[in-house]
Amino acid sequence: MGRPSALTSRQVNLALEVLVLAALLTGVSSWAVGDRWGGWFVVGHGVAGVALVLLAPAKLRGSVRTGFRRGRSTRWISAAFGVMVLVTVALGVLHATGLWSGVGPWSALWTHSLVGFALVPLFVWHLVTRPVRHRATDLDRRAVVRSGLLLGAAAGVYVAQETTTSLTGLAGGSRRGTGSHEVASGDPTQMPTVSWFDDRRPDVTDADAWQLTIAGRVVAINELRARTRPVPAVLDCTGGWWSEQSWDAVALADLLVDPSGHSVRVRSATGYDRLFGLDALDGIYLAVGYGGEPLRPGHGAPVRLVVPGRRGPWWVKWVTSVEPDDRPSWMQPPLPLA
Ligand SMILES: Nc1nc2c(c(=O)[nH]1)N[C@H]1C(S)=C(S)[C@@H](COP(=O)(O)O)O[C@H]1N2
Ligand SMILES: [Mo]
Repeated sequence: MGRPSALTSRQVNLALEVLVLAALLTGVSSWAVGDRWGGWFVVGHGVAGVALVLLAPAKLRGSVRTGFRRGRSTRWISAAFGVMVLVTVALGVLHATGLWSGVGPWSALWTHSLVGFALVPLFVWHLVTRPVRHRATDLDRRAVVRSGLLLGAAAGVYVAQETTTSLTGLAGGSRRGTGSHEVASGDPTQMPTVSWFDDRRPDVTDADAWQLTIAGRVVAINELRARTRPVPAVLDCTGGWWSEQSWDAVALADLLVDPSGHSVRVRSATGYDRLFGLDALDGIYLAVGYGGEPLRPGHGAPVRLVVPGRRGPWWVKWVTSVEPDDRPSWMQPPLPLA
């Protein structure tokens, strides 16, 4: 096996920069892309994380020491950056193996994401103040071979970690390809409720008085209730858990016949909204219950979206309107920000 440390310190720095960037991009993408491709981003994310750890000793030996000897006053920021990268990877491993799932709202994955996002400004600062001057020789054949060996070694460690996790029966063994752990399938009473930090559950005292409009028509919750059928689907939160329920739901395609425009906007009472392409309507549902009982308030009562194959943020809760929209569905942030 090739020694990653055989890379020059400039090559190590370059590799670290590429790996941090790759880890950030694969991490965020794994949320945005949903079930179909999510697994590949999760694998890439894991391999990037392991490769960062494999390069850490070389980094410590090399530029950190010289940087510290030079005694730059900002060296503590650099050190903090390095520590945060390692903490982020460690939290990722704890989540992936299920060795630690977190305390209360601070799930291992959520904490991992928070530290990960927090290090972005430090990463940019590092790129700006410690630019790695690229040279043609940085990408010579030996460097390419050694980078390949490094990635191969990282992939090996990743596979070994995943295999050990399932063989030893750790909680991480029940993860889906998206990296999420199973929670309370078939038991909605135990299913977590998750909302963005700036979204508050609306007070719903009377479901029959709920104002829902679909393409300009007021639709009563009772009318929906009469048309539902059971739809088994997995809610997979970006916070790192999934839960399968049998949703009592109606397909949007049955409620919106020949919608105009380029997309459909589904809006919550809280203002939270998502756009969906017209071709997706067949596989998107409005649910009023699960397992034959009405939704609980935290789960979006009286009516929420069920979007099999897409991650939690698409599953708009407390829906008040479903309206054709002129914007194409890609004209929105990949994750809701409001
Ligand atoms: N209106 C609204 N809908 C929302 C959210 C939100 O913050 N506001 N969070 C989404 C996210 S990120 C997830 S994972 C699911 C969680 O659904 P649950 O609370 O029923 O588990 O709701 C989605 N729908
Ligand atoms: Mo979520």
